Amino acid sequence: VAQAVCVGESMALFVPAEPGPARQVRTWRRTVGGAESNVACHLVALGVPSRWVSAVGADPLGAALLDELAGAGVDVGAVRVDPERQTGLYLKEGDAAGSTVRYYRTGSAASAMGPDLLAGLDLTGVRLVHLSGITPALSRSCHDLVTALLRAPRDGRIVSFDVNWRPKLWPDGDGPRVLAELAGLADVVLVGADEAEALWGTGDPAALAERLGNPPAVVVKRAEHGATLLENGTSTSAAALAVDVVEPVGAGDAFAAGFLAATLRGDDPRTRLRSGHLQAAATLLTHDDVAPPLPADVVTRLLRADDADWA
Ligand code: KDG
Repeated sequence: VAQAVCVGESMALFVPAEPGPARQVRTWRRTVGGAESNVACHLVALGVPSRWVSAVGADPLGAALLDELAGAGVDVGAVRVDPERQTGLYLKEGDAAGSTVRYYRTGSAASAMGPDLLAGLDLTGVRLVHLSGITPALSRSCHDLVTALLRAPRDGRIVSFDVNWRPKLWPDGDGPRVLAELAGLADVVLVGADEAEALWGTGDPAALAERLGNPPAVVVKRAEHGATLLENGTSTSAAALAVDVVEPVGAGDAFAAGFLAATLRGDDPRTRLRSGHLQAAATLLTHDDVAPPLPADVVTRLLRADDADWA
């Protein structure tokens, strides 16, 4: 039985399989990308049974997504296969300095999701619902779906919201308003300090929490400089693990899963942040959006280590 439900679009992800600019690359490697399914994969790897809820087209890329996510142990039984629309895709070229993403997703199967999906969503036994700020940008109905999930009675569940600021998806400029409104309804908000700066002019955790109407928990990530959790008026910070970054996209999802898995375990604030950092570190070392966790003995040792060992 799933303990976590992650709702949002995933796409076929193509990364160059040879050097050069996208225009010249002829060989691409296809994987799967999507913030919420990335989180589901990481949660499963961390021992939290998870379901990914979305829609794909009745096409080979959609089937490939289902195969791969199911292969990673994610429950895909609630994913709708839409005969009318296609599975989205995107290209990603990047290195340690950052990535360029090109989306081919307008009118995708997932963009047609809406609040009607809630009726068929069995949340019995579910302890965590994970959402992101990507979904409300996809369509009006997707925005309504996210709002409905954030407003739904909790029944002991946590609803987490990773802001995931993707400026390309918000051409009309209403991202800052919409995302603040939605984040303010969540129990746990995850956001990068750089994203918060761009959206709301501050990356300061206290100012940010205030701006969002003081949700119960706000996590502000400052990349290699660590992260801060502001929860019930208490602030806790934890250093990040120093790694030689290969490519950063997906690290935020990994962090979210590490943090949320530790939250479900009932760990203390510093351990929860560290668990996020450790999961992110593994993904920073690959071009893919999801990487296997670091070896369990390394994780156990680092979760307990002194702060000095993390610098
Ligand atoms: O966090 C990584 C995601 O941004 C990536 O997998 C693609 O979901 C994606 C999106 O919509 O940008």
